[in-house]
Amino acid sequence: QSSTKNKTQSITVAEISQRIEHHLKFTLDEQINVDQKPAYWRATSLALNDIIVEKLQNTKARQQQSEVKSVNYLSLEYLMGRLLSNNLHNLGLYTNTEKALKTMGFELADLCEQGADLALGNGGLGRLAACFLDSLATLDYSAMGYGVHYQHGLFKQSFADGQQIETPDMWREFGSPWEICRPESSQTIPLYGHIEEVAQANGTIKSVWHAGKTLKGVPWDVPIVGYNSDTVNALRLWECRADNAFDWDTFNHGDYLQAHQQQVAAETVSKVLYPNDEHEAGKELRFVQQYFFCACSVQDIIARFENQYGALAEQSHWQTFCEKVAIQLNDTHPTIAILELMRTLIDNHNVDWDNAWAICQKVFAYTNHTLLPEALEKWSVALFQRVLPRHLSILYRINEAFLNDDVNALWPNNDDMRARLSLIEEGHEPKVRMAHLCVVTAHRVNGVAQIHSDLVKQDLFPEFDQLWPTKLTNVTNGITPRRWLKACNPLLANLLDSTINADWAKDLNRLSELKHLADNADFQQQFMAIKQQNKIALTKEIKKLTGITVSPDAIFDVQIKRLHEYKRQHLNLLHIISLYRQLLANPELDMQPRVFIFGAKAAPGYKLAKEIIYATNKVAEKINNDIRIQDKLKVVFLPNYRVSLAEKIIPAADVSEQISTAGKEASGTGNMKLALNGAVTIGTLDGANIEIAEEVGDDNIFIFGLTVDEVKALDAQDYNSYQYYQNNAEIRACLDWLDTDYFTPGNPGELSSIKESFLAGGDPYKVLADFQSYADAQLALDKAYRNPSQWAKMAILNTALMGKFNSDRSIEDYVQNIWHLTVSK
Ligand code: 26Q
Repeated sequence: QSSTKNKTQSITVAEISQRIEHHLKFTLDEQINVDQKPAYWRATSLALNDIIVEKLQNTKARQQQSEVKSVNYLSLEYLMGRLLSNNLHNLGLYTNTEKALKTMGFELADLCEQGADLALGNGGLGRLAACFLDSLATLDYSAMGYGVHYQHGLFKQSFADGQQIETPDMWREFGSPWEICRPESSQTIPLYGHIEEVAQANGTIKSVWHAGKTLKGVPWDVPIVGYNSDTVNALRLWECRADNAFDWDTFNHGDYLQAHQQQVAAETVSKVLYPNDEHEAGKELRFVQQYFFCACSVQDIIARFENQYGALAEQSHWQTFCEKVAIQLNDTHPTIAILELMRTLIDNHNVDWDNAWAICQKVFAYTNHTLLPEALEKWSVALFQRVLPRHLSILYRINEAFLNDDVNALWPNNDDMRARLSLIEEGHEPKVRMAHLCVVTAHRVNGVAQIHSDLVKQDLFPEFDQLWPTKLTNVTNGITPRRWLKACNPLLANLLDSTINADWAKDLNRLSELKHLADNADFQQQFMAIKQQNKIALTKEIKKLTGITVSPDAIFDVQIKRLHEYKRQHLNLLHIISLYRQLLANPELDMQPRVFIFGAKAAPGYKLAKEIIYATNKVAEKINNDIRIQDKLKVVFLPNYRVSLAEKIIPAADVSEQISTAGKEASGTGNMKLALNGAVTIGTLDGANIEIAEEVGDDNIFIFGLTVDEVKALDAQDYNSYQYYQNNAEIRACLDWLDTDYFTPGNPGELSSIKESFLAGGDPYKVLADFQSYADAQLALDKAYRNPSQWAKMAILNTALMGKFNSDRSIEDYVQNIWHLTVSK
């Protein structure tokens, strides 16, 4: 096949118009030229999808013919955001489509706003998966993303009197033009029931699983369009339905309504995305959801392999399987895929134990995204036994071999070691340690930033590192510069196009050429004028969403991420309260006006996180309406933070808040997006902040706070938060203020829980210990901002030096070190 990428780019304005009009007329039955944005959005998306599907078919044929190895990315979450503008950019059709729509009386940018976000994820982990799919297609690798076709993605957030309200996300309410349903690739998934040990003719015993119930998995494919490449891969999302064949009995017995109940029960499995990030849910439905997803994906991987290479009856084919298939586990959420592949190989394909195990070890790799103990998944053995009896017996055998062979070899007869490393945590309620199963099986285990990977080795899995010294490794996260610069910041993208003589969106290291312009007054002026325009646009959005008026001449200081104590939005809030106090004491205080902008969703069951949202909104209300401080301070909490809102905030940010307790944020990726768009980071030595600091240099970032080692030292000597309260008058005044009704008139004590978390609660995330250092860094930042050429230089260098954080680089790291793929062009 010859290259099609130039062919797509040569599609004319007239042809695009024709394709759009075709869908308006025949798919949507709309009169041409009706003034209806939703219809034009749909027609444009459908027109584009036709082009994309053709490329998808070509890609599949090419990949099959070249017999390249393929990676299967297993993730319970994908935060895709909107697809129209991104697909247009990646196909090189944005400008011509813009022209075509203009002749029909529409602004393309306007129409793009019509699409719903695909919000099938919580935060960083889900967005990382989306960036990786973009890079895989851009780099012409053969890849399949596997996920769940949730009926409802992450909840929609609004505020009522400052309090978070959750409502269901309805992304498919009016259909989605990007999905292709593939009923022919449906899977039947057994669960529950019991095992029968059947004696074989040759004297061995075979375990036969009689399932108590089956579910049906129906796949929906979302095409993943590479940027300026020939490749369109697929994201395959599984929807759960009742298995009608199985329930036929109920129908035949005349219990029509009962049969429908079965349908409803089955559909709950893929009904909703669990909204608790960084926290284990422990619910049976989540367990079934994970298994359903893993089983569908593993069966599909095998089916696709057999379709291409023939039946897997012979041993030699299993060798081929290892050469052609890689499976990446995005955290432990899809761990059951390991047991499902073992089960399928042994029970359905007659592979013996040793070969099945060897295959799994070659095929699987695992990415760890967290060190937080409360986020490490453990499932009760009793639940396992009930839902997946066969999988549990396989797990026991893996554990036996691991403890008796591997552990015993290094630590002979050491019961303490056996207990610590066992896949089963013993105790009142025995549990399966999912991360242990991943580490024991996978040939590679990676953390997501250097410091995080070091801590995975030192603190989380030191014994595993001793057992297998090359298994634990690092792949620093990255972000796609297509969505996070080219598409979301067109003004800056244009400046880069005219400054850098290369396709920087494909080779982000080329941005380093800007280094030589960082001191150039003319370039500084152009760069900062774009920032100003983006700030003006955000100012309007803030007005629209909250009614608050802010000035684009203020510093736009941004903290956008899930709400969590370890991310320390309440440290930011405490500093805001302190600034406000200082301004009330001295309204003439010499400072650059500042707008603090927050975006964050709290898990619905996370009480303190919701109280931090409430407190921030209440403090904002007071500050924004206080004329005494002359607009020097504004606080804006934008509701319903999501990918499409991030795309508006990030290009307008001056300051990026990355202030987690050292050692707690595995990587962070928002830090990369903000810096790439010319925001300067104020942050701790945590996650990828450390590598960002290495790239931009100490002069171009504001680092503060305890290091990982200092945090550990404080913990070792029993951290006492009261000490900071007693010794720091500013901290004391701010916290005591929260006990009054100043911010919640008539209702004193409404914000006291935050103070209490710092004092009686022990301040687990060391907010008070880092406060002074943070306030000092903020002061230095304010001073730097008031020197415009110094600030412009810092901002430019941040954009210039983000090349490392391209997700293309992350993917090449995975390819070299873990997946060993070759391109298929
Ligand atoms: C687990 C069990 C049951 C229900 C939900 C969950 C669950 C869901 C989502 C647990 C964790 C998550 C998400 C974790 C996450 O987003 N981690 C982030 O991953 C990013 C990409 O590597 C990192 O940059 C962030 O530092 C990390 O916090």
